[in-house]
Amino acid sequence: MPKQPLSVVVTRRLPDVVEARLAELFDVTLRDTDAPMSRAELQDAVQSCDVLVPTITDDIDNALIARAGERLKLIANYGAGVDHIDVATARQKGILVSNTPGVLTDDTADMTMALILAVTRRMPEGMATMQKGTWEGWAPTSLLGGRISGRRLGILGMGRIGQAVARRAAAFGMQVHYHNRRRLHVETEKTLGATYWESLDQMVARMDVMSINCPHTPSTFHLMNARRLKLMKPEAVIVNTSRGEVIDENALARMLQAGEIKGAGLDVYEHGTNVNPQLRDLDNVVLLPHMGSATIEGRVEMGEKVLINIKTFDDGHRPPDQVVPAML
Ligand code: 8YV
Repeated sequence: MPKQPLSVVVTRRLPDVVEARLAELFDVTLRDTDAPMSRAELQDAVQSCDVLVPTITDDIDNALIARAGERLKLIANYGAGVDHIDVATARQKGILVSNTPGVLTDDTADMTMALILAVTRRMPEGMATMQKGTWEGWAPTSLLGGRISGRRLGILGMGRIGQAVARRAAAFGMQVHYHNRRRLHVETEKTLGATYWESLDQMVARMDVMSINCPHTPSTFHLMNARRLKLMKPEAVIVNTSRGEVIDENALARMLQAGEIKGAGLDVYEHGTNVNPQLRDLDNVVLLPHMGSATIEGRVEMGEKVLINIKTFDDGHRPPDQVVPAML
């Protein structure tokens, strides 16, 4: 008897080609509207499907996983970060979790460089002048930014994305420094031209630009707290394309407002869409709506990873991108 196709529920609209391929391979329930699922809808989904495909906008916490039906065997996340999923509880219930690493690395690193340049070269101020129609022509001293070449970049989190940032920053002439849970292999350090700092405090105090590239885990929550932010040089800037929770957003907003650090470029926020309003009014801050990995190529490749993870699982093997709690 032919095998029953897996029942797969996808919580958000995905690119058309991804949805079409999912529909070819599985008994898939796609979303009609592009709004996040309500809690009730998520509960129905986990009770009825074999595989759930959530995104960062779904809170897959222990209470939700506790209500999962017997059928649910795989949570195939559409995204690299899994801090919205209680991976340990899922594992206890025998539910595998997979993600989509690697395919968003370059796009996120590109956006990190874009934020560094936008803040240090004052691009939003220039754009606002043009949009308001108030430009009075070139002037030798107008809108002077800082040159990034020769500046020290401190990368917090030297995984795939941190290393992709390092390669780009070196090409821009920046001096690359990093702090990571584990020191990189010496050959990798050499290739990247990156200097390791065991002490995050000491690195933070000496950098011109800080880039946050570590995942959000219990041990990285508020790693950039008020005390550590205060160690930054007043002329330094900070960018974050990782997770908002790594920075104490209120402390950062206060310091930016007080001119205690020069600027910030943020793509992610501590409380999701509930962005500290103080940040919106500052000239020295560039705010983006979590679009670091938002390229059509990246989104399609994320879909392909999800498909491969589900298909491999369906064929009786471990999904290639299985996340195990020890990795976090
Ligand atoms: C994704 C991200 O777009 O993959 C991640 O962890 O932060 C994003 O850039 C998002 O998570 C999709 O679910």
